[in-house]
Amino acid sequence: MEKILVTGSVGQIGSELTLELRKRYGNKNVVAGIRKTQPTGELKESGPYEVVDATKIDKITDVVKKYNIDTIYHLAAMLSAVAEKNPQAGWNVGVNALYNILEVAREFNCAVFFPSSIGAFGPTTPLDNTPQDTIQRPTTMYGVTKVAGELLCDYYFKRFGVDTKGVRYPGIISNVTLPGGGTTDYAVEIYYEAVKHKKFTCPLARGTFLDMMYMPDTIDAAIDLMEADPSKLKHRNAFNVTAMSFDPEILADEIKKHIPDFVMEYDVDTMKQAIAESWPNSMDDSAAREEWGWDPKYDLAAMTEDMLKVIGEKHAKGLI
Ligand code: AKB
Repeated sequence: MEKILVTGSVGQIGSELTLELRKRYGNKNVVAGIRKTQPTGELKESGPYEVVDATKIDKITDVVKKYNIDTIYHLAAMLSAVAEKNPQAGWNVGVNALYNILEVAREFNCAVFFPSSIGAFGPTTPLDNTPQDTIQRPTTMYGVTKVAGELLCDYYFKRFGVDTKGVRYPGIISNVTLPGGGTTDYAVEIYYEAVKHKKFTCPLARGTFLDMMYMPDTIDAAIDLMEADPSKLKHRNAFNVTAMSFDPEILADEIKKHIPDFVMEYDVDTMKQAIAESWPNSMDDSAAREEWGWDPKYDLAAMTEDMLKVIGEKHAKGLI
């Protein structure tokens, strides 16, 4: 990895991953790919950025040639609830854009990181301790695109030797950039509302268990896998990775340890609830642990302490 392109670099994961990659590989060696939203602050100041709409293959080709890119982290995506409202756009962004990235990677010999998701599973998957290799019959467009993406990445490796790697991310919790339109977004919003109003209305029902992960582990997962010794990898793509599993009550109870008068109410969003119920309660990530040493650092308690500290400081400065 010497010259890197990150698509979706202003998104929830991309905005933090791009900066970490710049720290590790040098500012000028990491190009932030944007679509419409302009980068701001450190992301804008610290290194190059280019408009890369991944649904347009010519634009990807131009940027890969201009910077001699050898590695692409393809993070441009549409999350589950948004893709479900506009499935045609969900397919275009989820599959056609990935196909373009893989074609450019094949032609210019780039490695590719592709983030799949717990959304690649469905109601007929064993939902407790979900195995690495199991039934995948998702019932959302997001899930359909993630399964297609996993298969495309496997295919490009086997057929053309493209160095594809990827993980199945759970819900991602962070305090820099908000996620946009996912089913697991409540687990981010709850911290902001707890700090600002000591109150949160939860769109998922009590007892809805989902896998989750804090951003520092999310970034380590992507970079560690891309740097992993390929001879040890049996899977390459779509590794289950998780750091914790909880339902809204457990999360609220953890927040109450810091904000005792925090109150949670429920107003269940039927579409998000149906999606969440079709996803695993908890995944088995032993293949990632065995094949490339996956070992998350944050559990629910450590993450909650850090989230409330950082968001509390932003609130005190009037930034949120
Ligand atoms: C979503 O909720 O859509 C995402 C995901 C789990 O892939 N956070």
